[in-house]
Amino acid sequence: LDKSNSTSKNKFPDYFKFGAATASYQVEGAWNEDGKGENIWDHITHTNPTYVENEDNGDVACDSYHKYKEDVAMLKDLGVDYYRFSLSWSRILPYGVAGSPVNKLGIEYYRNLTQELLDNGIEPMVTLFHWDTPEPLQELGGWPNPEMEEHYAYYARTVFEQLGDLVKIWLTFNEPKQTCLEGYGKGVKAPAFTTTGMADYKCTHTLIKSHAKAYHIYDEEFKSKQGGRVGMVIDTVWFEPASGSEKDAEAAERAIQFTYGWYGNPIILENYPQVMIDRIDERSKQQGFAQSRLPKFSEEEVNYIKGTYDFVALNMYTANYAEWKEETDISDVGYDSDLNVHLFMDDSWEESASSWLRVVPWGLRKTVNWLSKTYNNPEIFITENGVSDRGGIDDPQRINFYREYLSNLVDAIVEDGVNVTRYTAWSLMDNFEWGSGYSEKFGLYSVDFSSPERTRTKKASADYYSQVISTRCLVDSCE
Ligand code: GBH
Repeated sequence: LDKSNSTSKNKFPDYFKFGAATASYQVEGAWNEDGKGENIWDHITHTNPTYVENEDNGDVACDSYHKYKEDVAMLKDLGVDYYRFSLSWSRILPYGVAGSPVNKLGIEYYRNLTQELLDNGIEPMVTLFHWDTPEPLQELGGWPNPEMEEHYAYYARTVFEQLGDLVKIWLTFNEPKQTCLEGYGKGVKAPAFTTTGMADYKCTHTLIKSHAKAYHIYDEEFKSKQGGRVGMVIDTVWFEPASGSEKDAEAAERAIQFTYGWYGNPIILENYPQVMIDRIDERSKQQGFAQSRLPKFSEEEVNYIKGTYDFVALNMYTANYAEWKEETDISDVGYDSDLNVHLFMDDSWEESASSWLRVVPWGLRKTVNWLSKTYNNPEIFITENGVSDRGGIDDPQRINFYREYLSNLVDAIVEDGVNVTRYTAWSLMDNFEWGSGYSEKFGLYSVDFSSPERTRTKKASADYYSQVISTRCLVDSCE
């Protein structure tokens, strides 16, 4: 990449691209239309409505299934280079399983959306899986079941076949830590199991193998014809050592190894982070398990998985302080006690509408520097970054958020030489924010969820983001 013209402060290099993101369950609605099958979010919101704040669900959401042309018009108006959206597995394969029939109308919807983007000069960036597992697969055990690898491979091949002529950037999984740790470990995402320290590790093991398989399928069967690239979206908060002590530095590094490294190391380097292997092996032994609760990759699997990325992708929103802590209660079986780091936020950091998200712009610069150093200077995409509020189209807090995070990003690129080539705002529009329902708004556009039209209205932050995109600049003038 030519960086010769990227020296001006506050100016993004010419090759840099900007986008906006959404995900299928969060925006599409049409949960049972045109042959779509049930997924775990349909299931949990229908069978256990109080699982989500205000008993909200994604049955209609932003109604993007019907209003995708409006969405594309908004993207065009923003001036983004690309749109990151996800595919609903159940819309494409209603039964989910390997060998099951393809729903033509589901494919048609995604081809229409993609073609509409291309006709408007917007590149599609497509996530295969953003948390909406088909319910029939959950009833077979879901991600902790090793059989999922075969079902996911079939799904991935179907998608590459049906959409690969139009799509050149594929993201296999969005934030797998949420699927595994929150879905099977802590219960704060569907399917809401709470077997932490076991099911979350098994889930991850299968998911990483599924990713590697999809990567190889693309590489061997599609890449030469279609010329696209494949990666996985991994999220982390920035972990800042709580003090200058060596122990706190060790705690912070351990924490990021247990989050980004859990998924990043097997794919980008090799195998799980050594600190995870060592700690979980040792704790499992002391707890009387005959084998480690962290599954082992065979040597063959390690080699099959390593290198299965064409870029590194990061979702990043916030930061935590990490403080070293004495080993306590060995009897506790769980991810948190395997990690054993005291994590907390600074009261002085500006709050958002999400309890887990405070505004820490310098955390982004540090995170991309960590990725660059740890993974030998790969090409990095920021695939999500954004902030929540309680609504309204006058949103100075969001403008400030984008300005400060982007300013830190441009410093990472221009001053630190980190190879970040894309930035994606979460989200194009307000949408179904999982367990928080519609109460936390992340959009550049607001959506009126009380109107059947789901009317979209541009926020002030959308104007700001547009201006950054068109000028590639954070201040009024870049030299
Ligand atoms: C992303 O997750 C998701 O990819 C996206 O779908 C979502 O809409 C967006 O960010 C905004 O949240 O323990 O209940 O407090 C962001 C990552 C979300 C991970 C919050 C940790 C804690 C949930 N984080 N989560 S809880």
